[in-house]
Amino acid sequence: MKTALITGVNGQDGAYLAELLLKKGYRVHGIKRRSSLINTDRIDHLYQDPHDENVRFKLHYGDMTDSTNLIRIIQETQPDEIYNLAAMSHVKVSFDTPEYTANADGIGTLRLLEAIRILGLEKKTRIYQASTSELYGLVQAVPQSETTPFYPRSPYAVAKLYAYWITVNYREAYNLYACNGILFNHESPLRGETFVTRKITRAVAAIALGLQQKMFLGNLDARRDWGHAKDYVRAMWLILQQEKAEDYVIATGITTPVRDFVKMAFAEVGAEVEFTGEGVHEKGIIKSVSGSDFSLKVGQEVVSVDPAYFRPTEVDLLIGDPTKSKTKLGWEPQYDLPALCKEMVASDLDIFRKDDKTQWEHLVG
Ligand code: NDP
Ligand code: GDR
Repeated sequence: MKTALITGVNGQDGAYLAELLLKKGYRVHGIKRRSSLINTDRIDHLYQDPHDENVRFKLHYGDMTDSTNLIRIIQETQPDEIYNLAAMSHVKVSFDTPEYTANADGIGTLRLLEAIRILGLEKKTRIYQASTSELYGLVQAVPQSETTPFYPRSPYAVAKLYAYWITVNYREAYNLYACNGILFNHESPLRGETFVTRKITRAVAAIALGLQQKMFLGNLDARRDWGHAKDYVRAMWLILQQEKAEDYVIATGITTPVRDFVKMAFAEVGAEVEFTGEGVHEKGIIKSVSGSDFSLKVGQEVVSVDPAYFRPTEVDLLIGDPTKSKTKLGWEPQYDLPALCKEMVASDLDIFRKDDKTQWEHLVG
């Protein structure tokens, strides 16, 4: 039985990856931070009683900023594979917490790599680093592939740039099986509520159910190559199963503006949304409604622009070239963006329908 250690196990990707590895028969250890409230919702369905001697899923308290703790957990668990998914992963927030982001996302990766060396596990333990399309930043060329130059545009991306290169360096210097997956944006019903797709599908559900009037968004022109997290965690696993350690781009190869994702999400509740005006004055207005399942009105303003969501430096266009992962890993995404959007809107409608609506009204105030 193989043993995997996942950092960031209770995040979006950690939850899907833990589920995948358990299905494959792995013993899975996950690292989660201590928090004042329990925040394991995404992995509660995987919980196993730790008193059971055959338990295959176990959580450990830990933090990417604490090397003593990382060394101890790796020593105790002796993993065959480490998936480093833990990170302060919000690009906009990284402008507010740049030093912490560098510590957790950049030096945190170094701590894991050093732990492998300190413990003499270079020959046993393979490591996957969650690299990102944010490394490409200011557009140098499209579509972006493994050979496209990087130009990071946020403290998050700069921290991830360090993590990318330290992973490559440890592979070359110490012959570690260490790989970067350069993953483009991937979403799901488990996506954090402050990333743009989930923010949109959640707001569409709340607006459709009459719990909210409209949503505020930032840059509607930004274009992203969006895939489904379920497809992307399968790629992470494949990357660590190859004979030779290499870096791979994981993407769909299709890019979509934020504005079009809004339209796609509203179409799921039978509303056609039209955008008028420019820049901060741009608005999304319901042009037509089909069906009568939801409280949506023609003429209702459902999107306004709030410059508070603009970033000091933006990444305008991401579109990945997944040729290498398709040919070498045999990886193919199962979901396209409309299917992903459909699943997210349906899931958010479900969540609100189950919620106590009076409490929700109080929250959105
Ligand atoms: P999430 O934000 O959903 O999850 C991040 C996880 O990291 C959470 O479990 C979080 O814990 C944990 N974490 C944050 N800081 C620390 C810390 N200091 N010590 C220990 N754990 C910490 O991200 P995703 O699942 O979406 O992404 C997974 C990884 O992939 C991240 O590294 C992200 O940067 C990267 N990535 C993501 C892409 C995407 O589109 N989703 C694309 C490319 C790369 P808590 O719940 O306590 O905050
Ligand atoms: P991103 O994802 O920055 O690409 O990072 P996010 O969903 O936050 O933003 C995508 C684009 O949408 C624009 N945008 C808004 N974004 C947010 N969050 N909120 C808004 O209201 C809003 N309005 C417009 C943004 O400006 C941006 O252009 C994600 C994270 O998961 C990273 O960890 C990961 O590395 C990259 O994807 C690949």
